[in-house]
Amino acid sequence: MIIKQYLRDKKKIVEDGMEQYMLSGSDLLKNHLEAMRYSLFAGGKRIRPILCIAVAEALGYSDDSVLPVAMSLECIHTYSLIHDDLPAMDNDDLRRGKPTNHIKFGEAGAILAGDGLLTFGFDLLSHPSLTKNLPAETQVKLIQVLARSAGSLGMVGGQAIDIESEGQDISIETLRTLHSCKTGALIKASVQMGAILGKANSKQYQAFSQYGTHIGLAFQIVDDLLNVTASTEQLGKKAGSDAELDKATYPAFFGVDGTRKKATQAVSDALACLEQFDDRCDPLRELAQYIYSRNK
Ligand code: GRG
Repeated sequence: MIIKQYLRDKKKIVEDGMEQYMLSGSDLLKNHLEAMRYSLFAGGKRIRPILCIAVAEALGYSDDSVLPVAMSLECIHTYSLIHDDLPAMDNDDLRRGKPTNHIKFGEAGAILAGDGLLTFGFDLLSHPSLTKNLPAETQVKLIQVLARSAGSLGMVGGQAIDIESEGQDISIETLRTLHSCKTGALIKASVQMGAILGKANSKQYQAFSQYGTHIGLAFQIVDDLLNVTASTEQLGKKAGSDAELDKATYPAFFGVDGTRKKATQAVSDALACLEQFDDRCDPLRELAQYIYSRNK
């Protein structure tokens, strides 16, 4: 399989769905909705929705309801990027190769665009007509997994630890917790939500959850690495910002080579979790490799 083509095809499906289902409203909301669209359609690899679709398909699930579920993940992710870039957080002016949301729409506009996307994610997930083929019990499970992973015990909590840790001498254990909450939780939830859609049994659910944990770690380790080794043009966001903000990172603990080894290990741990599955999991195997070798 050619993973790059797979990613392109799935990305198009996700983006067409987002175009189709994106909110519209009165003229009074024109700026607000435009601010939401600006970041949602600014590019992005769409890794989280693609992971969700890939797991659902690996379990034989192909109903259209997968799309609003996958999109809900991208809405939450995009909101987190908008808020992460705010002056009160990382204060960045470039994201996905474009000026950040607050540079374009002002701080209040960006906060509201993020709030709108956060809420819209749950709107999609609970939408009666978009998810009409999902049993109510499945829908509640999906909502719970997403809420828990995006909230204070997941991504928001990870961000809180991150902000409080700036300039501090933190331990590798704290860094691991920070990463697993800030980045890992939503990636793991993407995999788990695909598994819930695909009606995974408990053994399968556990294997996919562990796969999600390992690729989430690999993703963040590679992100740390790219922050040191890649250029701003390549990343579409500011390179070298971790050192500037005095953030603890994997390269700061293990050096560039040591960090590469940690990423390789996380990818092979992820692959080991898929041993019990057939070739319908090949996209997930290749996605794990892609996460290691990505260059942005
Ligand atoms: C503000 C609540 C809140 C949370 C912010 C996710 C996050 C927490 C901040 C993003 C900052 C960052 C660099 C995190 C590290 C890894 C990460 C999530 C990178 C961005 O994700 P990609 O590479 O981005 O999937 P694209 O643009 O491709 O979607």
